[in-house]
Amino acid sequence: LPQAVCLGESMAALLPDRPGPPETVGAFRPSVGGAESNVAGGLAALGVPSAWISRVGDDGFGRRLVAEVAARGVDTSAVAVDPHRPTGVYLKEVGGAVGHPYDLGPGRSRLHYHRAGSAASALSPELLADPAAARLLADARLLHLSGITPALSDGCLALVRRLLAERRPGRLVSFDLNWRPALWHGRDPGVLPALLDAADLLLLGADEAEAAFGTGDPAELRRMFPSPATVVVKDAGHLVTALDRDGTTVTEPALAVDVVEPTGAGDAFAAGYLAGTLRGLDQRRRLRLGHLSAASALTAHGDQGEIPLPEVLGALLDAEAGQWA
Ligand code: KDG
Repeated sequence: LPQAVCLGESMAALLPDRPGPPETVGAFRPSVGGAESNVAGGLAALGVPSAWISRVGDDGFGRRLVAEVAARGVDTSAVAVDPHRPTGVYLKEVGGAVGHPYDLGPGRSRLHYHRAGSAASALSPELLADPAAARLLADARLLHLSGITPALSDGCLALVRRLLAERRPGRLVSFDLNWRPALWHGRDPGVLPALLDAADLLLLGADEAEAAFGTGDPAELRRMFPSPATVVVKDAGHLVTALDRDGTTVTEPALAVDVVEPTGAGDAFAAGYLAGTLRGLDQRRRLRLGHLSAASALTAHGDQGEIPLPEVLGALLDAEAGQWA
């Protein structure tokens, strides 16, 4: 049975064949995107049996999405098909490299969502009565959520609240901020801090925390969110700091890689960090597994890349500080 359950919307992703605004590219290649299914896929790639819970439309994009996530080794038995609403879609816009006439800057890509009224936006606490979902949620050692889901609808927000309130002994809940300002138009992001503080493991990027809460400083964020056992703050991809509730702080630098495309790197980091947590690794090795998993996503065009072989992974996790990065 899956040890980890990730819940949230995934979409058909249309990836352009060249940099530039969508109206100028030649073709879009169909792919799959979604923060939580990326984490589920990353966990599965690292050997952690995982499941993804969501809803898709009764359409080709939905069938493709479920098939691709399942092909990554993820249990999709609790993904519901909504006969009335479509699968969400996003178009990716990719900027050229520095100096290219179409330079989008350091983020280097932008997502254009077509997801309002999607099948996944109709997720609600009713999910908890679904036998397939209930079975997965009952047995999981880890439940992974993100700040995208509560932005999607009132039903989604209510579901996230219920899942955070229903604590189960032996089950960790992780929460990745995933600040997506475009999704909060007309909705109140003021609901987020209480959700974040209800998790056991909180993951945030310093830049997104700065945008959402006015600070990216790890110590201030730790004070702002006192309840989670661990708060992990990612500093623009270079340094990640894990702050435990008992005051222990561990910082680990990211690996230097040639970035091909950054989408999905945060999800890959989360997958590595969470896999390390489930394996009982110490904090430094958890962070390293996060960095290694992120490096594989950074050097791939889609949301996920190849994970190094277990021998290579093991040697890197155990490397002396001077040989790591
Ligand atoms: O983290 C990558 C995601 O942003 C992408 O796959 C799409 O889930 C997505 C979202 O809502 O932005």
